[in-house]
Amino acid sequence: MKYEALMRKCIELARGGEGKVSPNPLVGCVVLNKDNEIISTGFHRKCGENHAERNALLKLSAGEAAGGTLIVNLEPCSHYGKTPPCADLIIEKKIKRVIVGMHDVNPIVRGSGIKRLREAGIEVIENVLEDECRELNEIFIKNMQKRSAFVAIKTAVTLDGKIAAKNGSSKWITSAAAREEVKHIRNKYDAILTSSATVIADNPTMAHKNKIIIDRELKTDFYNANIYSNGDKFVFYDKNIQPDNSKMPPKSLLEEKHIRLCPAPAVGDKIDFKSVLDEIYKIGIMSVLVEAGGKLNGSVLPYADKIYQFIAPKILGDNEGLSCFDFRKADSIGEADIFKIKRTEFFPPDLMLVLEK
Ligand code: AOF
Ligand code: ZN
Repeated sequence: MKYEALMRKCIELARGGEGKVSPNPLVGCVVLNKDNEIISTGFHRKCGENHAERNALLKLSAGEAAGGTLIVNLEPCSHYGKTPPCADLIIEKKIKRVIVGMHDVNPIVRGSGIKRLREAGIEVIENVLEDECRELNEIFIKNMQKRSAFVAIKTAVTLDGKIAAKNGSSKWITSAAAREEVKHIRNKYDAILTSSATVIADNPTMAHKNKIIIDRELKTDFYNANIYSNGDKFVFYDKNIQPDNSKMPPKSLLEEKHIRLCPAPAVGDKIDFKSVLDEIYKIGIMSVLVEAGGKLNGSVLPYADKIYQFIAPKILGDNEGLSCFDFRKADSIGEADIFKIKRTEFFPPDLMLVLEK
């Protein structure tokens, strides 16, 4: 039997947990009876709640899954965490065969879930649609292997690579369909990150549960800027600014607006981005989507795992270098930063490129 289509279904189910399962992985599960008919599905809905396999298996009556097959995009767990081990429940339900998309990269599980299933006499088929399963959980994999946050950059540019017109207007480079997709992309990440320059130039709202604002000199309008109108905000500023500085917002305002001020080291006229990344990981933010101007994009680039580049078929012509990655100049093609195009998608009339290191 071919399990690719059913694994694809697991991946689709797993996406139902986007925006809610972090720091856990996205997991979906399909259960077949002994006649290979789908009898249940489930997914991990929220961190702290049941895992995908448990959600799928607990919907079934006694004996219904016996002799059946369970398909899941991540190796079933073998540890007592917030819930008991999924491997034990699979054994208890007398499943005969388990199809796994990828090994769990969490060191407390890695391989031991599959081992436990095999020791109980269950047939395990591994690595079905492994590449897709790894892409689905690229954030979880980076977190587990590098112990740092996954970093993605989103930009919207004209055909000639500009992020704004000379008068500063950048809001309408891409069309409604592309902007709708950006909302879906934001939902995949624990936080969005932007700069004081973008907040001051565009006054964006960027609706999200967590927002990180790099505001070295505390120049943004904490009272009125749209960015502070919803969600929890983490504002990184130069740690040398003293608490009695006139730009420092009062405690009562910070509490009322859910703003946490985070002092950070500055190198020259920039906040050190590496220290921001380390700090947000400590706070529990496992992934960020950067939506900012060329300067911040340029300093983030060395840490970027992924770029979403929207391209609008519009040409502005030379407008004083409002480039989407404004950092140093490469003197030759050999010095350029190189990314791979993973996938393209058309949001008429605009194009989206998804790139990786
Ligand atoms: C699965 N199925 O649906 C998930 C798994 O804190 P806990 O107890 O929820 O455990 C989290 C760990 O369990 C997580 O890091 C990963 O190794 C595994 N997650 N495993 O079989 C699931 N969410
Ligand atoms: Zn589990």
